[in-house]
This record gives sequence, C-alpha cells and structure tokens, in this order.
Amino acid sequence: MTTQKCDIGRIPRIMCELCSIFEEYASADGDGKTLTKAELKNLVEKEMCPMLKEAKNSSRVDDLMSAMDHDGNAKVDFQEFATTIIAFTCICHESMKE
Ligand SMILES: [Ca+2]
Repeated sequence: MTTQKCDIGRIPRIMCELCSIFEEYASADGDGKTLTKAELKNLVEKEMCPMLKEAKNSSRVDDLMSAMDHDGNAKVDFQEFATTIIAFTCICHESMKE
C-alpha cells in the first residue's frame, strides 16, 4: 500500500511556515507569543538574508522594531509580525513589476 501525499497547497504551507518561524524565534526567552528586539534581530539575520547587512546595524533593527511594534509595547506579537511580512510581500510584488 502506498502512502498518498496530502498537498495542502502552497499558500497554506507558507502560512504554517510563518507561524512556525515566529514561534521558534519568539520562544527563545520562554514567551512564544512575542518577539523581543533581540529575537527579532536573530530572526531577521537568519531568515531574511537580503536584509542581513542592514540588521547588523543596530539602528536598522531599531527602525524595524519601531515599524513592526504598532502598539509600542517593545515587543512584536504575531499580528504585528504578519502585518509587516504582508507589507514586505506587497513591496516585493511591486518591485517585480518594474
Ligand atoms: Ca507590540
């Protein structure tokens, strides 16, 4: 008997991957619900290669943190993270048209 592969589709797979990446980095301090600035820096350095050089500049991490932290509580929750990733995706989509 062969095992049939269940393909959930590319977009749900990407959604699951985003959840998994967020939880992995947010859990570094034991609180998997929010990213601290240090956790965000680690995530950007390891998972967003084109932004690596910018992330090493701490003022760039501050800028990114400010852009993502909509409620200003110095932590990035999943909604703030996902909103930013969608915004980056839209920018990426626009640049592909050029
Ligand atoms: Ca926040």
